[in-house]
Amino acid sequence: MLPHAADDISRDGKSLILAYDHGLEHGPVDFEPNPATADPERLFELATHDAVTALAVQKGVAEAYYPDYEDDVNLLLKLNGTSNLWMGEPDSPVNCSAEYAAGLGADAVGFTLYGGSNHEVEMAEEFRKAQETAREHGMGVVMWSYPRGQGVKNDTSPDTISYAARLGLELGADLVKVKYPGSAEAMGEAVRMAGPTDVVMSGGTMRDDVAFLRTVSDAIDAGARGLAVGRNVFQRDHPERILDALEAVVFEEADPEAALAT
Ligand code: FBP
Repeated sequence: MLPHAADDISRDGKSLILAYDHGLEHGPVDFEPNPATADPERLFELATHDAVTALAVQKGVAEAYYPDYEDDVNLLLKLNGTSNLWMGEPDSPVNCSAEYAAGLGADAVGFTLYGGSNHEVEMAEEFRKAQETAREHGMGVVMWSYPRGQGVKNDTSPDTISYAARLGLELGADLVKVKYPGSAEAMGEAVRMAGPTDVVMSGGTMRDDVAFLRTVSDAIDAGARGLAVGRNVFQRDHPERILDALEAVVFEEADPEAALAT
């Protein structure tokens, strides 16, 4: 078996990816709950927390801030992404090549695939190029596997999420990031479909501490290898506190209430 290409963004086989591409994907509205997080420097500081195994950002943020953090933060460079300013069938333009990501010092590349969109065919072809180039440069490959668009009726149903996880394996991702399918049982099935590709759970909109950690814990119990989370960390008043608790839940498999009490 090949060495796991995503070891650089994992710890003990698990990953806690801090996602910070929201300025592009959703716009400044996502920074309103915690205005200091509009400053990427704040997120790079958070990414030095022991719990965080990689920070996912777009090219422009990496160019401006990563040189000061390359010794302390693992870079997961998002290669495609789109704004919320337009309407239409889901698509995500490629904003950065895998070669350019390697030049910036990325440990891994991230790529969104909207399976079921009318643009799936082009996106899969773009992913192929990114995946093969990442392999040449020894970078891990993380797929944001988000089925949506005309071909998808329910983007978080168990069947859809299992298919999303399987796309990660079939197309050669090391990690596949999927939305929580609503139950530990369904997450377990998605993990089974992904085989050797690690499944990580997407964070989603802000929830209270216990409810969020309980879902993370259920996902880990079901075989997920961690999570990729943005808003549920940086929109809180005290992001370090939830990172402490996530570290206990993800890496030590602590009970959520106990993790919050320490
Ligand atoms: P969150 O934990 O905040 O949900 O971030 C995960 C993420 O995949 C981000 O990387 C991305 O910006 C966002 O969700 C996209 O969410 P959506 O396309 O569902 O609005």
